[in-house]
Amino acid sequence: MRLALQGTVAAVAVTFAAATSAEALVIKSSDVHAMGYPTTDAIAAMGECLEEKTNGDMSIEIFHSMQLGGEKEALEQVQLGALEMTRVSVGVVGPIVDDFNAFNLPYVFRSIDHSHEVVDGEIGQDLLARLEAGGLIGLGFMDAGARSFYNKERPIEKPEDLQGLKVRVMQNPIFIDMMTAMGGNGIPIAFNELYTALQTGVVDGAENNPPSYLTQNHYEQAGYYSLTEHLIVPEIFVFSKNVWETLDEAQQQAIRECSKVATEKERELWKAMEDQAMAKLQEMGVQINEVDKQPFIEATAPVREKFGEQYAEILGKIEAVQ
Ligand code: GTR
Repeated sequence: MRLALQGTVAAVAVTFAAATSAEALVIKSSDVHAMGYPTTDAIAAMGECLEEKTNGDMSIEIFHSMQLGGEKEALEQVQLGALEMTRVSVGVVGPIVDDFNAFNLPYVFRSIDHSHEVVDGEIGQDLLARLEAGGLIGLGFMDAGARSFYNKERPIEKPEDLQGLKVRVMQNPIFIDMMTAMGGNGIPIAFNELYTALQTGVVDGAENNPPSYLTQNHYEQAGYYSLTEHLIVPEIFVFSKNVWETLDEAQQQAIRECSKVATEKERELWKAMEDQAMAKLQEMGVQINEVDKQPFIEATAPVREKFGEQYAEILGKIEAVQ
């Protein structure tokens, strides 16, 4: 059964009815990226897994390319139950379940491998479980590499180079603090509004991993890419708790099992995509510069200190993970 998504009470009611009836269940899932991106292709693999496991009784319909708007709205729809599932950045989950902000602090992970150990282990699993309090069922994490700055004006070599620049950040106040600490001006804007914001000069730049910078064509507007790698923020995919509770155990189990397929698939696709994106950016004439990270690590120490007490327990655990 295919439903128009209006976010109305009626749509919510129909979705619940669909979930409890004997009819096939089509899970609607949103993503800001287009098909062909690691996250969307991984959710497609999850859908195939579900179809196979349930003889076609369960499947996933992907609303990709920001068809449903930005990530904040998608999360709200999932909390309501108007949308079953979404894949977003952990960057926008902090405002829902505060502890996720430990992952949103600059230079909190030592490397991508360190972030894998953390999300795959007890800390990651514990955080996923805490999403229930926010009306969400955490299904799993995915990779998003490291985020670096891009802008229209100049290569960023040291924090002072960010001075006077308006830099778009994800919609979470913690990233404004991060920008302030580095000397820039953080402006929260939804991902689906960013290309226009760059084009019209509402912002001078933004920060993201190479695949997002490339596939969103932001390099056309902001051609300096400086490898500060200041954030390693994982992706996450979540299910609506309201809808989850209408599913039987076998359905829940199938979703859990196929979620693992999605995580594995994305990791496999991610690495290749990152390398390809860097090569393509170079080919397109983007000015890429390596950066001595130490001054950026030092400049952002006040942010880690400010939130250090609040997230002391989890930050201590993250640091202890080898
Ligand atoms: C990308 C991420 C998206 C979105 C975007 C952003 O790396 O895959 O989910 O969060 O960044 O900056 O908003």
